[in-house]
Amino acid sequence: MSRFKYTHGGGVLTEEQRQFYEDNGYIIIRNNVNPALLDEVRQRFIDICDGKVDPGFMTVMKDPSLKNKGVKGEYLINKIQDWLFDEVLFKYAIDKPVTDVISSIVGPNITAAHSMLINKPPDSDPGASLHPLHQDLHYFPFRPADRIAASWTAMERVDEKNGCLYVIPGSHKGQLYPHSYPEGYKNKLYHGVHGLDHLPKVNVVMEKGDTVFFHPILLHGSGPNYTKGFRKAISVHYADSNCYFIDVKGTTQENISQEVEKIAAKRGAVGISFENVWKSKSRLVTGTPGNFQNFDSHL
Ligand SMILES: O=C(O)CCC(=O)C(=O)O
Repeated sequence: MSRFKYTHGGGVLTEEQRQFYEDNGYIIIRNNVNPALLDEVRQRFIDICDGKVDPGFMTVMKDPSLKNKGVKGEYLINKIQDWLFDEVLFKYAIDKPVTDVISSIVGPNITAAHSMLINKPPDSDPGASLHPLHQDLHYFPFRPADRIAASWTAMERVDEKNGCLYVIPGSHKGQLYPHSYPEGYKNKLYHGVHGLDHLPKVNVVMEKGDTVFFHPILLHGSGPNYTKGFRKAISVHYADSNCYFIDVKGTTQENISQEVEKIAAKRGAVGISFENVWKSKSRLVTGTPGNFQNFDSHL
C-alpha cells in the first residue's frame, strides 16, 4: 500500500514535498507564479473595483468597517469571487506552475471549483479585516476531501503586519467542525470555528509569487492588515472532476447551504440548489469532464 494518502504520484512534487503535505496539510512553493501575471490580475481587480469592467456573474464584496467611510474602489472592496469565467483572471486558474502542483494532489482531471481575489485594504477595522479560523470544506458539498486542494498566491509580501495566512499544521487529519459567524463585524459568508484558538499556529510569511497549496480540512485563517498598504492574494480551489456531490441536509454544512441558496435567490437564481450553485460557478481546467460539468447554467 502507498504511504501517501493526500497526494497523487507522478507529478511535479518531490517525495519530500509530498511527505511535507501529507504530514502538515500544506506546502509552500516559493517563486511559483510570474509577477507579470500577478500585475495583470491586480489591474483587472482594480478595473472591476472602479467599474471599468462589468463584474457580471462575479460577487463583489465590501469591507463592512469601511462602507460608510467615503472610500471607493480597492480601498473599499475586500473580495471578488466567482471569476472563473473572466478570461483575464482565469489565466491564474490555468497557470501551469499552479495546476502542475494541483495535479500532484488531486490527480489529472481538474475542475476549478472556487475562485477568489482577496484584498485587505488599509484602515479597515482589525475585526473586519481578519479572517476567522475555519476549514474550507465547510463550504463544499463535494467529496472526497483528499481530492480537493486550494492554491493561494501572494500578490505582494504577506506577513504578520498585513494579514498573512496562518495554519494549524496537521489539522487536515482531523474532522470537519461546525462553523458560524464570529462576534463583531460580519463579512458575508466568513464563518469560523469556535474554541480552537489555543491550537499552535504557524504564520505563512510569503513573498509576491509564492503559492501555498492546502487541504480543505486544514484549519487556517488570516490576521488583520495593520499597515497603510494593501494585502492582496489570489486563490482557487480545485477538485478532481470525479468528486461526487453529497446532500448536506442534517449536517454541520446545512447552515452554509441555506445561506448560499438565499443569496443565489436574491441574485435571481430562485430555487437553485447548493449543489447546482457550485456546479454553475465551476470550470473545467484539464482532463476528462466529470460530475461538475452536468449543469451549465451560470447564476
Ligand atoms: O486571504 C485570506 O485572508 C483568507 C482566505 C481564506 O482563508 C479563505 O478564503 O478560505
